[in-house]
Amino acid sequence: MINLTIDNQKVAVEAGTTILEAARKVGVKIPTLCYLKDLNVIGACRICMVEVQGARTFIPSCVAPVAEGMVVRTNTPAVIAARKLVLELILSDHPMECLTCLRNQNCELQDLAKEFGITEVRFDGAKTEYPIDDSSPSIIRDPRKCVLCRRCMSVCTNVQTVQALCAENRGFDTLIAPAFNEKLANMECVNCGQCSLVCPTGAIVERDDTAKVWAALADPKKHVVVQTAPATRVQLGEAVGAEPGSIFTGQMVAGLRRLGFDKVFDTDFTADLTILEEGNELLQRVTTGGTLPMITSCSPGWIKFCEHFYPDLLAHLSTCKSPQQMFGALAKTYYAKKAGIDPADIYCVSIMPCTAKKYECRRPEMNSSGYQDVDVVLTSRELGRMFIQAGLDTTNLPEEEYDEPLGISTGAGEIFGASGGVMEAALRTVYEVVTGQTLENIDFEVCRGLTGVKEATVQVGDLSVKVAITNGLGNARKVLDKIRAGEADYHFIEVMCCPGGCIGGGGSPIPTNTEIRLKRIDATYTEDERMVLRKSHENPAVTALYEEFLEKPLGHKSHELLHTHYTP
Ligand code: HC0
Repeated sequence: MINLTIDNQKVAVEAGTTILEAARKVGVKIPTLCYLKDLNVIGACRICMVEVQGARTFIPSCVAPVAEGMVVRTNTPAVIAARKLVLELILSDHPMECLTCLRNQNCELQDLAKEFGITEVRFDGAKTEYPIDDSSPSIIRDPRKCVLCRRCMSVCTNVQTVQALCAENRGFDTLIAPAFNEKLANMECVNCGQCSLVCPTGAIVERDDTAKVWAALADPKKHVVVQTAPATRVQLGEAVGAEPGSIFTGQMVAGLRRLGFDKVFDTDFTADLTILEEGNELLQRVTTGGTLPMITSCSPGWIKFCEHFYPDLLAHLSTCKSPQQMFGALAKTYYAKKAGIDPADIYCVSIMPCTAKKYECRRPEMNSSGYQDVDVVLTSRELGRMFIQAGLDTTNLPEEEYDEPLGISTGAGEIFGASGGVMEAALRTVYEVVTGQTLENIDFEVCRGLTGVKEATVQVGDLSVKVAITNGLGNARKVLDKIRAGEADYHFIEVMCCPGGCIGGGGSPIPTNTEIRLKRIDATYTEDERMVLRKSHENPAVTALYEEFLEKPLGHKSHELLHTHYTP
């Protein structure tokens, strides 16, 4: 252990610990703007500098390791004055648009300015003038608000291995952007929005589509239906101020009704449906010698990643559309017919923890109802803002139930939101369908948790089903490279684009970090346990859908509405 003193307190920490982490252990919070544990440790912003006895200059504490006998002072007048100066210099090149910024009151730069009591900026020089990039259907990039912390680059390069962003130029002209300042829409960006989740300011934000939804809700000619993704129920509470890990299902449904949605439905319903279609597709591939391993296809950032980087593996993707898109196709066909409503009058809104879903709904494949199946996607953050704009005290609303029939679901649909959930839901159903026996223990613990690549072999009748589960695209890459090399003998692989699965999607409430991801995952499995039905094939509304409309899994109608294929 290394012994040192921080602000007169004795501290003993492991060798290699940074001064910043050592300080946190004794309750000393050193302010930072660029630091993010395990993700961005480059000492770029210099806000975290401290005084170290004997050192000639201030030391950036996020990158400096502790040393035996070190004496650190984190809050001397000189340190505070230096931090303030750095902050003022950053602010001198920042557009003072806080009141109109999407990150107003959820901005780390704003928080720091408040914390340091900055009431004016002494410097008035040149300003960064790079134009806003609004080419992406998912995210908007405003370099004027960028503090050059490089968190976005780090998550895009090191976690997602996409490398859509890099640092151009030097000094004052530094720009964090796609290479050659190309538009994001023309790049390999997969729209995952992880950059927007780690950006400390409003330099990268989700595309705000709330105005479209307000307009639809106010249009008497439109029948506005909404679906909520599995992960949203463990996120929306946070978006309106509740603690991470709060289960907000009933309040979210009640809030959506008060906003004026004509029907409040659930993506969990089509998650259950996906299991029936995808489970049968897997069995068909296994028995007929189809392409294996089969890989899940419900995460649109992952689909785009595969198209860009592994086009040779597209045949491995399940042909199933995502539950979001299955829902849209059914809302404008099955539901329209059942409710006697002209599909042209149906406006279909999705609430997703995901920025890539905004892109997915616009893909040319996604209009099999004869219309754009899903009209608009809002992230959890956007719906939180709508609740607040409407003056709804959602945390105190009495809980309400989803509408039938597209709001009926099982615990299996619920767990789609956590990494490993799609696989666990599939195993619950495939086991019972193949063996005809009741599965005694339906909790596949081996599928759960934040481990980047999980593997398991599950005995299903005579077949040992070998599966893998990955979350975060860097982990997907490891498994995909094995497939390419002919070293992967899996039958079925779940790939989720974002770390932790959808509960950590790019449209999630900010902050989202490992601790918060774990809380949302816990809440997800608690919800699953609370459900009366926990296996997709037991969903009575899905059974009725097949009897009344689809006829059978992988049938003609399913093929038309629920399946697709992707091309490089
Ligand atoms: Fe997901 Fe989904 S589980 S991708 O993460 O499959 O966004 O929550 O809605 O479509 O159901 C996101 C979450 C979904 C879809 C579902 C899948």
